[in-house]
Amino acid sequence: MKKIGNRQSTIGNVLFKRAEKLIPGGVNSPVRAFRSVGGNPVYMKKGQGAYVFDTDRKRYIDFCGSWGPLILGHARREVVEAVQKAAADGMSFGTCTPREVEMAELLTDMVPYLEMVRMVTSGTEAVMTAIRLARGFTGRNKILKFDGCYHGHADYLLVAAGSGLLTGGISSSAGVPAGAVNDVFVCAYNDIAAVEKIFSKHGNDIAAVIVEPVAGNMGLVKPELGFLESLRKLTKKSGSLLIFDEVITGFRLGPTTYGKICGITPDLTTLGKIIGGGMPIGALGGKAAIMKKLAPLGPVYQAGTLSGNPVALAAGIETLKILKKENPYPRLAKFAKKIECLVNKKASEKRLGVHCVSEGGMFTIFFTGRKPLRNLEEIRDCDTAKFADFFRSMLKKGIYLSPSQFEVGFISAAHSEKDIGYLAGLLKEYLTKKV
Ligand code: KE4
Repeated sequence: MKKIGNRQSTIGNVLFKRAEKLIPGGVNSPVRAFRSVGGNPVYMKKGQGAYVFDTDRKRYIDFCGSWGPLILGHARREVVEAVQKAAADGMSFGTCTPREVEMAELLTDMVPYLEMVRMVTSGTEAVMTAIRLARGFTGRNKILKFDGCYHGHADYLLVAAGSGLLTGGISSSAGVPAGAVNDVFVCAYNDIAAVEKIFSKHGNDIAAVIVEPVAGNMGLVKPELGFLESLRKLTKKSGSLLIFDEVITGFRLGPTTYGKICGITPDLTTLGKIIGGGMPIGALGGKAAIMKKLAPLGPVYQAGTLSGNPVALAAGIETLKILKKENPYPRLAKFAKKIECLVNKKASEKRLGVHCVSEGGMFTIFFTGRKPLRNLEEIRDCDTAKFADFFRSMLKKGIYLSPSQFEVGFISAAHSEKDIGYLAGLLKEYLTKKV
């Protein structure tokens, strides 16, 4: 049996061999495949709070958190009970249900500029719908996105995308007809001059600009001062819509959206991950005048058998209520800042090619000495082989990070001072010895 690190992995490897025969790459989502970090993916069987347990019962402190949804940690008692209670009343009805109203009122209360919302079942679906709605509302076709941002796997957005495409060394996808991307402009993140240039020529043809207001799919890249404000001004002036894709940042940095926190109101917002508490959910929301273009009121079609599923909504509603009540955000930010300061102090002391960026409870440790990192071109300098070595070293010691240099790590409300202290100790040791 192939060894991973210093232990003979048994059940996980056997499962992976079986999976590879029947599931492409053995995974249902490419970023889980460990292809950029080496070794076989670890099979997780149980999660509890800040911890996950693999099929060999090895415990890891989890900083991937299912790529963002599990801000409360795994199997939070109140969330599990809410799901059990909802499921006991029936899994799905394909009718209107009370929880849809509760979720709509909760979202529009926590994000006041959301005048109306529509629930779907993934972030991709939320973004697809938002783009179609922007095109239907403006009567225009062109879209502008940013290199390295990832907005799900709709054809026309798989161009110059981040996340799994970047991890796999491609940033566009086969199978996407040229025509699908003819209407998509791509600019470098934070490059407002490039955006102005495109708007000067094509402003009246642009239906929407879609942006991750804090980018999380090329590693963590923050908006430079004035970037988001300029997008808001340019879109307003040309009659284009501004879409904030907050599938990652929504309820991640505060009990609301990043748009609310930074004081910039987009026309449409897409959400996912946290609002489902670990269950399949996505949502879009925004100005009523735009949202009312959606069927059955308006001509822009969107539908879904499990849209607004009551069991999934039970998890999301409970999660949002706990976030509103407990407000864990200052603590999440404190822990992430501790990791950032420790890595950057070590790096400057020893002049290492590594640095850490954090925002709220999110962080990325970049294996490059280049800073600041403002866009994908600069991120491409990262030494992914060094990141892979770092990832495997942490994995061996019971730390589960997101298995890609081009993703972010997440602190959950379940992580303790002790958990963060353990990671800090390992980082000190690794950066002293290895990098
Ligand atoms: P989903 O369709 O995966 O629910 O959401 C797509 C999406 C949309 N917008 C943003 C900003 C996103 O980050 C995502 C999905 N994020 C990736 C990880 N960064 C999901 C992980 C995966 O693909 O397995």
